[in-house]
Amino acid sequence: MVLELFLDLYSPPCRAIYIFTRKNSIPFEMHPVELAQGEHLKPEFLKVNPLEKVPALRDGNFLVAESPVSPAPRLRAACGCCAAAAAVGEADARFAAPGSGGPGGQALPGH
Ligand SMILES: N[C@@H](CCC(=O)N[C@@H](CS)C(=O)NCC(=O)O)C(=O)O
Repeated sequence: MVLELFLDLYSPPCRAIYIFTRKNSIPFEMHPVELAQGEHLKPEFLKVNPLEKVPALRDGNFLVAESPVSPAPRLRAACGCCAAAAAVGEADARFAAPGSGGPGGQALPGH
């Protein structure tokens, strides 16, 4: 059984977990959760974290997810990936596609 990580690499806390696990050679299975596509709202992810946040991790039956405190709207707006999550369904070219060049469109190395 391997550690499962549910991440959107546009999210700073997700990147911290990703870098930590990679740098420490911790094996894991990656489950991408695209906030901009609303994947954090889908029933399969809500089984992992009903609070609709990434990062989340699962190790067998052990789940670690977000604290119950939602970011204040002002903080949420300042976070690119949270703004993307809030804008699900709205056309926003900044989050169009990895590599598109906008603030949310820069591809991460290896992705
Ligand atoms: N305190 C949490 C923050 C988690 C969090 O706010 N995640 C954001 C992405 S950075 C999220 O899932 N936003 C989705 C939403 O607000 O709908 C941590 O650092 O792990």
